[in-house]
This record gives sequence, C-alpha cells and structure tokens, in this order.
Amino acid sequence: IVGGSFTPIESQPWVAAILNRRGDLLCGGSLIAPCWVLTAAHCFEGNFTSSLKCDSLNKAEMLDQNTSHFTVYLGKKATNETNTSKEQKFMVEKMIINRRYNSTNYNHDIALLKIKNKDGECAVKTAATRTVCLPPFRTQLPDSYQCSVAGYGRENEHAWTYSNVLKEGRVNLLSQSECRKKNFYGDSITGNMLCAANPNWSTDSCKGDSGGPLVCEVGGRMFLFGVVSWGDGCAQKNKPGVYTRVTNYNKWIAKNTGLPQYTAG
Ligand code: 4AZ
Repeated sequence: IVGGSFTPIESQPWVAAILNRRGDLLCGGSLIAPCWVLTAAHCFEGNFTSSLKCDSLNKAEMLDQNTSHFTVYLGKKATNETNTSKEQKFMVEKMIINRRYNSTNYNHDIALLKIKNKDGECAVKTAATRTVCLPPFRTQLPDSYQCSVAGYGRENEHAWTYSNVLKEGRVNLLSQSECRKKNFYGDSITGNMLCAANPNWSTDSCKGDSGGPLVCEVGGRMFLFGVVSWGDGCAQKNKPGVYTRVTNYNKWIAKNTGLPQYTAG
C-alpha cells in the first residue's frame, strides 16, 4: 500500500497472506467464510509451471494447481513475524481459478482457495480473524464512495521490498466512465473491473497487495467490493488501482463454495 497507514490486523481481520514455498509473500486474500479465501487468479500464474509449459496447455492449465506450494496465514500483523499467538496457519486444500480468467487483460481475475490447518480444520473466529461480508449481486455504490484497501505490499512503486507490516489506505470508487477515459485506462477496463483511487493520487494498492481486499462500509458492516488486481504503477496520476468487481461473481462464488449468495454475517 502506498500512502495510508499501518493498521492492526484487528482492523482488517479478513486479510489473508498467501506465501509461496520459500515463505515469501505471493499475494493477499480475504476470508469470506471459515474455509474460503477469495483472491486474484493472476497470483497463481507463471511462477511454478516451467516444467508444464507447452503449447498444448490452455491458459487455465498453465496456472499452477499444485496447492502444496502455498501457505495461507490469517491474523498476521506482519508477514515476516513467525509463530505469533494471533496467527492461524493453513494449507490450501483446493484452488479454484475462474475458468474465464484472461491473463492478457486480467479480465475475471478471481480465484478461491479452500483452506485447512494441519488438523483439517478451517479458520476460527477471533479478534484478529473474521470473515468479511459479500455484497448482494450487482450492488453498486455511488461514485466517490470511500472504501479501503489493505495489504502487505510495496509502500511505493519502486521499493525493493514489501512493507511486510499490514497497511490500509483510503480510496474512493470511480465511475466506469471516468476510468475508461482515454487519459485513464480507456477500453482496458471491462465490466468485471472496478477502479478506485485517492483524489490526490497519494494512496493506492501496489505490488504485493494483489488478491487483497477493497472493502466498503455500508450500514455499519464491511463488505468486500473488490480484489486488488492491477494498475499502471502505483499512486500515479490518472492511473487508479483496478479491482476485480466482486459483485459480478456472487453466483460463481456460491456455485464453487456451496456458500449462500448473500453473506451478511
Ligand atoms: C502489482 O504489480 C500491482 N496500483 C498491484 C496493484 C496495482 C498495481 C500493480 C494498483 O501487483
């Protein structure tokens, strides 16, 4: 997160850290149910598939499905702190990457991870770990609505390292027409994407925040409206952060998890 501020995990208790086999941060994620983390599809492409890459594989098959490569942490203040009393550690039991994900334009950049700990159990609710609500299908908030994005990623575009410590930044939703202006992103923005930015371009998601939550408070509850997906750099003028539009995927999430379509709890 560029700008914003350090935040205790208790303020964003649905934030998940997805680490690779080496223990490095791969992406963020959001706990939407005790056994399910919602994240970005692009987190799982390219990194581990060298032995599989060949022309006969389609894009989905190029994505790594070997779930043993990943560890998911909940309740973590910093990704480089180990064995803290608040953290919960999980393996990935199942990885579901949206079949329509397009790695060329990042359309449908959404994936689900089914998590379980070494005893086969899912997440337990604590002060540091809880689920975020999914908004109802196709809900749209007004333009300029203030939301927040959280993650352990870079604090500026050219940083050599990640923050490691969880940060949160305030960003406002942009209308689709604004984001599709020529000097913004033009036609690169599909109906499955959502743009958000700080009015003075000082706060944004950045590398390492991918997969993490864009949450908006409605009626005193926090709802997951976006998944950090892409952007032209970080906190650059006229280059908002682009998020997967979660409210287009209620049916996909329900079908793949068996969760009800509306989870306000
Ligand atoms: C990235 O490289 C990335 N400013 C994530 C988010 C944004 C830009 C880049 C949005 O993972």
